[in-house]
Amino acid sequence: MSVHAKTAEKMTGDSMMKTQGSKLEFNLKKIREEFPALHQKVHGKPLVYLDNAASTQKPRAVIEKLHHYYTWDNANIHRGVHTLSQRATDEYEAAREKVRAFIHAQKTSEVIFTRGTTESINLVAQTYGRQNIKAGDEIIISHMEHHSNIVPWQMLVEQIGAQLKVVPVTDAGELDLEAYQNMLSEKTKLVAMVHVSNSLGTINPMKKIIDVAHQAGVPVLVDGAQSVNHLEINVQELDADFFVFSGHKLFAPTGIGVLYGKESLLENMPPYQGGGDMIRQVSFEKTTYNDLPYKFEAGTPHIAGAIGLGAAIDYVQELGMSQLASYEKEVLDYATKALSALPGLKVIGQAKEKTSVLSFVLQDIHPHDIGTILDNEGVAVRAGHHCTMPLMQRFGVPATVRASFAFYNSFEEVDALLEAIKKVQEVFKG
Ligand code: 7TS
Repeated sequence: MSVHAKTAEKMTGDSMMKTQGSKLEFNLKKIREEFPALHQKVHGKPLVYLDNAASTQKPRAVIEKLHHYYTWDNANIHRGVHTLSQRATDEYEAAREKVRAFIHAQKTSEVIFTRGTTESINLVAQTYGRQNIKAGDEIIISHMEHHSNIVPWQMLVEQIGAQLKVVPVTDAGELDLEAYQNMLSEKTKLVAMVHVSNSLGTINPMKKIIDVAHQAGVPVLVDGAQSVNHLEINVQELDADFFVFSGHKLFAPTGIGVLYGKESLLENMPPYQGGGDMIRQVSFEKTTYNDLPYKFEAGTPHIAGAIGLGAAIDYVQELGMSQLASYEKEVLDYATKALSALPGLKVIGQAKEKTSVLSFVLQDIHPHDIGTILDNEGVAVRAGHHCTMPLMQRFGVPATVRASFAFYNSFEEVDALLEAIKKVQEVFKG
């Protein structure tokens, strides 16, 4: 039996893996049982779900929470005096407190529910950006941003006559920090940077990025879409000015996300959308706005989504984020080693610090063809540009195949991926 097979047996059998320093026991078999979607066949093969960077599967705890909410507590929030409305409001606000504790924000008033990362970034661009950035100013982003951390800033700079500056990425897929430092100037008014790259898996040194920006008096927005589910987040330790993420990548429903902002910044920002709940007093002559966080939550929000996000946070916290992260690292290392050994396979993104994303290309085979054949083998990956077209151009590829892992993935699933890729190579050899 190979070393890997033995490890796989250790991880997926009934035996428990005890992680140093943790009082919790990590039992993959038990964890997988909590995710109903993982137990199905696709094209007659057991599903191997490796598209977690796009969206994660949901544990029973989240599904049941939604079921309970819609069965018993469904009502609008913050307005009814009746019992169901109060229950819904209590649950929604309890979820806000769970998010606050999870990202270690100081106050719940700094946690705003949005539709997701994309909406959170657009909100900051069109409120903070419009108010504080002027013609001739500069916004720094990086070459590894998701389109949702590029386009809202492009729209803003076009509106106001400012400029975007782009920090280059090295061949290994790391940020060129020296170039970043040199880019900061008195013209810089905001840095918006991804914490973990969705296409490369690179973990950017966010504390350092923020410290350097702050030395120049520049606030930083952190795109945490791919970090919040893999790293322990402490917005106060990071000293992030804004931190944004989506629930659906954190085992919660789609359509719910978070904008964290420092109170001092949020207080001074104008509202994003007008409507119910975001006001204190309305007359045709003058309207005054509600306190934080409600000032930024116009209209009926995704109540069930927020409650589901709270349940997802409870679930991962019980397992322990640091324990999950160390297991995910083992899976990524195993997969990287195994796939790199295949002839003609090139890994795109070889940063020293990585998490849970393995992007690759195969010589002379288009990523979409690979994705289709893998799907036939039951292996779900994403093939494409991953909404990072400039990054694909940087690496001279039209697209990559991306396997992205979550803590419920096993070593056997990596083996299944490997076998499926071998099959692709056989098909094309023929
Ligand atoms: N930022 C990063 C780093 C992302 O990975 C994504 C989504 C977003 C922002 C946007 O998140 P949304 O929830 O608002 O859409 N990334 C991906 C992906 O890699 N595959 O599908 C979606």
